[in-house]
Formats: sequence, structure tokens, C-alpha cells
Amino acid sequence: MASGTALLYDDEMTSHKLLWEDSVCDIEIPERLSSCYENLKHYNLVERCLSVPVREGTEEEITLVHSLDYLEIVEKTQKMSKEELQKASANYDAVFFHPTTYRCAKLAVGATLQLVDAVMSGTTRNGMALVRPPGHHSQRSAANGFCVFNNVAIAAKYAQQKYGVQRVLIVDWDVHHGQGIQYIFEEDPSVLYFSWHRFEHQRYWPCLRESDYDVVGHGKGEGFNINVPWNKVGMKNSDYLAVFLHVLLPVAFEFDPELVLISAGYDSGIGDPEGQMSATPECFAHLTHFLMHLAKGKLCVVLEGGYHLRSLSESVCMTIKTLLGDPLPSLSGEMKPCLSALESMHDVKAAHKPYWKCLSFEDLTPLKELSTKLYQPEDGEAVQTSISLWNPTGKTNSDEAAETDKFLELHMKEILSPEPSAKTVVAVAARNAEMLPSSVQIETNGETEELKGLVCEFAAEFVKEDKILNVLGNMLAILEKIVKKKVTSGLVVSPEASLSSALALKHCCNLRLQKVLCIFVGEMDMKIDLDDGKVCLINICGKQCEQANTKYSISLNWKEDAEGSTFSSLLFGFILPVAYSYQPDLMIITVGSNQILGTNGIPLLISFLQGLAQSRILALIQDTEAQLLEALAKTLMGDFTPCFGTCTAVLQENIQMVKELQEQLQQEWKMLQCSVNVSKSER
Ligand code: X5A
Ligand code: ZN
Repeated sequence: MASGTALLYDDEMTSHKLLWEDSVCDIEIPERLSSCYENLKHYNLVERCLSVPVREGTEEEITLVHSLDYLEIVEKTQKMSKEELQKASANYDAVFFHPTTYRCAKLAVGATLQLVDAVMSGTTRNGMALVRPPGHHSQRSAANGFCVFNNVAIAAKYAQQKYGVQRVLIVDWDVHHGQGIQYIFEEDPSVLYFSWHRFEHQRYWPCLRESDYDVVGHGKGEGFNINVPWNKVGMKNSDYLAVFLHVLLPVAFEFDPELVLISAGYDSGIGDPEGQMSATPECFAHLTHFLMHLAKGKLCVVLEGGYHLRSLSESVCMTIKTLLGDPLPSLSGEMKPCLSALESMHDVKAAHKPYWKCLSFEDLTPLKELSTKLYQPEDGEAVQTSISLWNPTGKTNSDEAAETDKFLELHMKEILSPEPSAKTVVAVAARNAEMLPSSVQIETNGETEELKGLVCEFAAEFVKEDKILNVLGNMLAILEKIVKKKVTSGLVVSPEASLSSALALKHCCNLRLQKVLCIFVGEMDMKIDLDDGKVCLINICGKQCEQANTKYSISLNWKEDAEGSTFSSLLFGFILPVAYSYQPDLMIITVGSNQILGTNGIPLLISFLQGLAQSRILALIQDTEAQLLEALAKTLMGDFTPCFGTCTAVLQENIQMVKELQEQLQQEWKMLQCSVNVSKSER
């Protein structure tokens, strides 16, 4: 698998600028680009990326999407006087031309295509292009919303043409609707376009009917256009996360793209004067992390909007850190989607139910049939505003911007803690060692007398052999290394999975960890004492468990699914929502006997969970099956992106199980909420 992250940037794209007064366009400034680059340098991220030179997009490439007539119109602006430029700009909505606009727009296209080349050729795994002018509003024969050529749309066509890519996913997290991309691909089933956008019942720019949730594409492309309209401002991390978990990711994995492009606008981030949303920079790290699991990691991030310089540049840095494989900061804020976001999700899922298997089992009463009056904001429901999170009294725009600056300065210090110097430490039997990636650190006898003492105290009756004593002592040593941040994660092969987890959890208590998420896959042959709230245990096994589920002790009766086609619903519909709601400090993932998730399921599970608890994972496995062990070690090292099974026949019992658990526990774990079928009184 390819490694590394490409970065595309050229100063020259800062030459395009507004030459006259225009209160609509005056936010699209050259500093948007330079401040991102400066901040990347500040975090020493530039030197960690592969710097790829930009080039101009050619006429042939640009006309993959645009008409030759339009290209020539833009070309002519090069020689225009200021007055002529102003007149040419007025032909379009929210656009300005400068004598260098044509050159910059061609560089923006070329940079994006260079990125596609780096990723498709395997030179790097992924990358980001920092470009201006942006692209997603521009259309076949029109500039629009600061956009001249549609960089991302051209990239999708280019990848299909040059590399024979069959399916491209475009995720547009900019706060505006990329209607340009929608128009270009609305009849094309080979490009799945997803966009969320500030909409406010069509009152927000560009105020188009076709931005609503029920516009799903047409002809062969029906079902391949997904619009998530935001009808309120102030959407937070949990709202974005909920849409990813419950809408985008299940569909995206079912679509199974060969390349993922992100129209990465950061005007959906906190402090942005256009978006008025509240997502903090680390939210973009999490969104990026999710998308890194598709298309074998082939991910190209392309800048679109983003007008609060600090918010923009911190968010760009979080995106690139994540592309590089650094542990993610925990997602901040209350993990509960707001009512308006739930309504939007409900509508989108209902609209797309006919097209996607993963949505076909949902019972969604159309919202219009539920009394709409029931869903107007009421007393208990805090009115969402972008500033309520951090600046309850904010007044003017520049006050607001300055407040966000201050907030972000503090916030970034809080969330960016120094990272452990080593990634993964592994304790295995000597005979397993040679198949592990050479970059892992092997721990053979980290145990001390003190730790051995702890083991004996806890489980004297089980520790008959010295070998077990050593394994368990060693496991505790590794656990301590993780807790003390000497290493990010650990992998331990132990012949006694249940005993090992119980002991590890006990030691977590000794070490004063507040919240440990334990996921036990397979049969547990020992009851684990749970200190309420300090541990959340999810057991996934093939047998029915007699005990009723509680908030912190959940047993999931799962049927073996050779195709892995229901795994997506388990992961996105249940495990990740619970995990994100809980926000653990550490995770213990145990693979015991008779595990039913297969050699693909476990690495996938771990891979997604790495987004939580700053990647602090202790993986315990009982089985020494070579393939699984190798896959786990690679996953923990970040060298591997496991694949989902193809979505063929679906095991009804499993789907039913997830639904029941969602209903049972959505008051306890609010990220499980994904529609408004919950009655208002229960919320
Ligand atoms: C790329 C982008 C926004 C245009 C807003 C016009 N365009 N009011 O964010
Ligand atoms: Zn935008």
C-alpha cells in the first residue's frame, strides 16, 4: 500500500484578488491560502509532506467539464482593464476577475490533477491541494460563487479517463451547496456526490430549489446525488458526525468508490462569517479519518471555501495531520445531534431509501406526515446559534472574528497534546514475531516483580504456569506504557482473552483512568466486574446472552456474516455512535474464542476506533492466526486500510439487532439517534 501525503501549494495562486469594493466578494482573499501554508509550517507539517509542483490545467482537461466558449471568455479577462474586469465579473453571481485569474484558475485545476496523479500512480497514499480560486460552484459555462473552473469535477472526470477509475465519491463539506458539481454529474451513476450545506429552507445563498434533500439525481444517476440541507445555523461537531455515521458512510461503503475527492471548504467551521456553524478544527480530522478508509486510502482533499483565517488554517492543519496518520484529538463538545439536524437526516434517508440497501430497512415516516408543528423549537430546545458555544454576547462581525481567534488559540493548545514517540508495541510469542511489520516495537519481558505481583493477586488460581504470568505481566507493562503516553497502542497475544481483559480493566482502575471502552469479540468465559461508568463493555458474540443490556454493559448477539455485508450497520449504526457518545480515554479491544467478525472485521473495527481516545488502544488476541495478527499489527501502525465486504445479501437478524439496540439505548447514547421517530417527550 502506498504511503505518504502529497501537498500542493504555489504562492502564485495568491495573485488573484479583488480590485474594487464588493461586500460579497471581499472575503475571498489571498491570505486564505498563505495563512494555511504559514500555519502548516508552524506545525512542522510541510516538511512531513511530499511537496508536489503545481502546473496549469490544459485546455483539454478544462473542457472535460467546461465549454470551450466559456474557457475563452475567461482567457480574455487576462488583458482587460479594471473597468472591463468589473463588467465581466458582473455577468456572474458572486464572482470577481483579476488579470491573473485565468492563470490562477488554470493552476488550481493543474494542482488538483497533479494530486490525482500522485495518488492514482501510488506515489503517495493521499494528499491535499491548497488552491484558489475555488471550484465547486462553477458550471459548464459559468463562473459562480468565487469559483472559475470546477477543480474537483474536472479531477473526477480526469481520474476516470486517465486511470479507468469506475466509481468516484465526491464529499463536499463546504458550507455552501456545490451546485456546479451536482449539475455536472446529476445523470452520472459513476460519480456519487454528497453535499451538506446551509439552506435555511432555501433562504440561504444560492437559494436553489435543487439544493434540497429530495433532489437525488436523475436518469441513470438517480440516487447518486445526496443533499443534506441544514435548516439552522450553529451545527456542531455532533451534527456533522451524526450525518457521517448515519447517512454518508453507510452509503459510501456500499458504493465502494475507487477514489475519494473532498471538496474541502472550511466555511463549515466555527467562526466563519458565511457559514455561521460551530464545528471546531478537530472535527475535520475526524471527517478526514473516516474517509481515509474508502478506496484503499486513495483520498484527495481540495480546498474550496473558508473565510475565517484562523479557523480555516487550523482546520487545514488538522486535515493534513490526519492524512499523515497522526493520532486524532478527541472530538469536543456534547455528543448529541440537534433536532434540526435529526430532521435533515431523517428527510435525506427517506429520500434515498429506494436506492441504497443500507437504508432500505429503515422505517421512516415522512416528516411531513408527522405534525410539523411538533418540531418547531420549544422551551427545552436550545436555539442553535453559532456563537452560543463560546461567545454568548458576541455582537459585530469583527468582534465575533476576534472572539473566535481567542477561542481557537486556547482550544488548539488544549486539544494538541504531545504525541508518544512510538506508535505500537507488540508482545507476542517468538514464533509470531517475524511476520510483524518491522516498524513495530517488540516487547518480550517488560513485566516487573511488582506487575507480576498484581497478576497473582488478581488471578492466582488461574496463573498455574509461569508462561501465563509473564504474558499477563507483560500486558500490564504495555498498558502502563500506553497510559503514560510512551507508546500509542499495544498488541498482546494471550492464551486467556477473558482473564486478560478483566485484569487489564482492573489495572485501568488502579491507574485512575476515567473511561475505558472495552469491546470483546467472541465468547467471554468470565464475568467482568464493571465499575459503573468507568468501563463501558460491548460484547459481540454469536450466543444469546441472558442478561439484559444496560448503559455500560451491552451484549450483541451477532450472526456470522461471511460476506461482511451487515458489518457496516454494526459499526456505523451502533459501535461508533456509542463510542463517540462515551468518549473513552482508552480502548481495550479483545478477540476471544469463536469470534464472528472474521479477519477483515476486526482490523476494520480497530481502524475506525483509532479516531477515538487519541488512538490509545490495547488489542488483546487469543488466537495466533497469522493473518489476523499481521493485519492487526499493520492496522495499529496505520500501514493498512482493511476493506469492507461487498454488500450482497443482507442478514436480517443482524439488521434487526442493530435497530433494537438503537431504540433501547438512544436515550443513553445520544449519537445513536438518527431520525425523529423518537417522540419529543423522550428526548
Ligand atoms: C467557494 C465558496 C461562496 C460564495 C458565497 C457568495 N463560495 N455569497 O465558499
Ligand atoms: Zn463555501
